Amino acid sequence: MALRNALRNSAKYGFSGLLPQLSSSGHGRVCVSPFLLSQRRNNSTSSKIKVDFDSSTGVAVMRMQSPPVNSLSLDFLTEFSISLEKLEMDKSCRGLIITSSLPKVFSAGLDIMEMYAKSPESCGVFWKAVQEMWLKLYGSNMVTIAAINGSSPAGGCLMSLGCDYRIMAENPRYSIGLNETQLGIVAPFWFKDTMVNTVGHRTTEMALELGLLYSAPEALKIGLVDRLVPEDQVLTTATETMAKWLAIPDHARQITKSMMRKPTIDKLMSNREADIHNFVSFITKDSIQKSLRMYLEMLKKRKG
Ligand code: CO8
Repeated sequence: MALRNALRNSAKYGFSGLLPQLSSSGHGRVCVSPFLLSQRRNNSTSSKIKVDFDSSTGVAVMRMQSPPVNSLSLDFLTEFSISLEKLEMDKSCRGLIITSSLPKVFSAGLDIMEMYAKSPESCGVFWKAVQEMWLKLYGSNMVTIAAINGSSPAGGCLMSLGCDYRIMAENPRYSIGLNETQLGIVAPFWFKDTMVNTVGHRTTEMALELGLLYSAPEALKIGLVDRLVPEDQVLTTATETMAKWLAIPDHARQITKSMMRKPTIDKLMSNREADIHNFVSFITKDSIQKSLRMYLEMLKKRKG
């Protein structure tokens, strides 16, 4: 039964975690179908996201694995939204933990290269994918926990804020926040609303105007994250926390979540096209492109 479930889930989500399970099953010789082998190959080479679903707990772990910094490119966002939708449609999946497979970085936020020197059409398609990611995550019926095991600026912070609960590694080098103004760009209203809903108006106002990136202890202090733990305990703590959240009956928790989040979601839903239009006309301005170029140069210099 467990094997049948594992096979079914492997096919459904393109998991790569099944093969080690099979080879350690103690049956001496194990037959693995060419289909599964090709799935594994695909996952190891092209996939930017790896999903492991444990059907015995109803919890999926989504690992972002897009080097060097898990930046949210169009391809990444598309894969993220498809993976999330598949999990959402599977009624046996009740909880989702999002984390990073990369060292030091949870996500560097939106891929700046998707916004720099691109046509208005490409920018529009990209922004729609950003909206889609947020709408799916913020409105998810599942319990969602961000296991933040690295820095998480801008879009990475938005992704964390889209979850129900945030656990961050207490590493002094990691930071989190909506730092858009530091790039000379402006966090749109739904980024702002998500942060207001989490830490309140005044803290958001200051954070957004100054483009503040908070250290892990500072983030805990203002409520931007809910808990700090040593780095090697981020995932286990997320799993333990998930079990507590899943002890609440789904329907009651889901209705409550929807009551809290729906007005914010509806605001974007009824303004999606205008929001895309605003983004495209803003980001393609010469002055904004110049700011992005300077920021990219700064990133390169800092590296050198
Ligand atoms: N997009 C594209 N490339 C990036 C990004 C990014 N967001 N972040 C880093 N990179 C690149 C670097 O340029 C570098 O490239 P290369 O190897 O070619 O020189 C490579 O990734 C590795 O970067 P680092 O050497 O800096 O890696 P570190 O591990 O030292 O640091 C950090 C990781 C902390 C994540 C660091 O890279 C960083 O601070 N990055 C910038 C993060 C940032 O400011 N993101 C903001 C993106 S904008 C956004 O998400 C919201 C936009 C809302 C739009 C609203 C408009 C209206």
